[in-house]
Amino acid sequence: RFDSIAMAAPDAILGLTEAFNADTRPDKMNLSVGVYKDASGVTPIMKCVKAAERKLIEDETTKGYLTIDGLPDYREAVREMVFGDQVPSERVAIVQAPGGTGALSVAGGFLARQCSGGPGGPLRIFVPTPTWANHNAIMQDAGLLVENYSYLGSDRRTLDFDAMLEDLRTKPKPGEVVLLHACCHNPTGVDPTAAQWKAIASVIAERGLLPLLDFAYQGFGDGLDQDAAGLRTILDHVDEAIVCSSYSKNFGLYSERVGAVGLVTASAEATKASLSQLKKVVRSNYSNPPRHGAAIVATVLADADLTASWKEELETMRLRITHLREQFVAGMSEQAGAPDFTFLLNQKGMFSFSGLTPMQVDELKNKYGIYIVGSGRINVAGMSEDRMDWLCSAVADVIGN
Ligand code: PLP
Ligand code: TYF
Repeated sequence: RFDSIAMAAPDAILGLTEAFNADTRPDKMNLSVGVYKDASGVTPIMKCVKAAERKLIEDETTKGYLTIDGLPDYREAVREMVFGDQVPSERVAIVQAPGGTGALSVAGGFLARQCSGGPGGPLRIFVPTPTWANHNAIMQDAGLLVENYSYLGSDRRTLDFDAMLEDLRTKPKPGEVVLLHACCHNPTGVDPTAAQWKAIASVIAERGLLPLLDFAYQGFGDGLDQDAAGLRTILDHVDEAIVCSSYSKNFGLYSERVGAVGLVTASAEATKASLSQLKKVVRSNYSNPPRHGAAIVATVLADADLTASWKEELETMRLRITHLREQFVAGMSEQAGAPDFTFLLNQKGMFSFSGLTPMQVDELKNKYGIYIVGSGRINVAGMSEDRMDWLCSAVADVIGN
């Protein structure tokens, strides 16, 4: 029975980290998976997180199950952070989920069951080209039909805004879902401007589309508040929306699996019914979420000092990434014959498309032990200041060949 099972294709990103870990070269460098590293190459535990954990060890009284929708203090903290005063609390249903991935999966399950795709077909969700590969897999598994809208221009470094807007105007039918990266687009680092967000929000509102915002990198672009600006613009224009947030990156809680679905409805009654249906999706999947990571986030955000320390540490991470971008661009400009990389300075968050071809990506891996994703996506947060010259000359070498 199991003898005839075929191998699944490895994850294009996580598979590379497995290869990286197996690589015995001491000077290897992993610029593939989207994980922040500090100057010593470590993905650190934030100080505010350690402090919250110490407090939890002292104060926690039970490991009993959480309710299906998760820890109340965490849900309230998420509501506050994502929706603040903008949407009245009776119009927001929040469900804690295992990471942003879990949040997307719960949202997908909810949409597939509760929102109609019209006669003769499943509900469609429109994702940008390109997008995080998991978006397609998660939404397909949930039972939605995944379609694309234009996003990145043919220069592979700027937004083709006209094409994007035209697609949003003409492709999805009223009621269908549009997935937007709220900030720090993965894999390109290309985000809409404030004026472009307004135009996107207008089209979504005029056409009666349902926006689903994937909010996985808040604080890594221009700052915590600034990174929520696009989301705020969308919420200003619509009565209904879904926000899938993740605290993996901005709390450094990758392995603790902390995320949430925030569903905005038009009425208190709709919120109650929607929450009950979100919980039904959770119940038959993982029953109820894990406590520890959510308790950390709730503890940090309930304490003014820990919150201040969190904001400071997050800002340090953000500025480090910005600095690494600048250093890389400057380093490449000193390499004779290398192309201009200044476009990287306009891009936000951990990622950018470098423009490297699959062959150059392969050569970087084989010759130098530098791992980047086949599409040419680099994780700037994985670079190292000390080894920037080495990295730039390696990149220049493979481009020159
Ligand atoms: N959405 C995007 C665009 C991501 O890049 C990630 C990264 O992992 C996620 C969602 C999911 O994050 P999590 O690790 O919290 O599941
Ligand atoms: O894009 C990234 O690198 C992160 C981490 O299947 C990630 O979002 C990558 C692949 C994957 C899950 C998470």
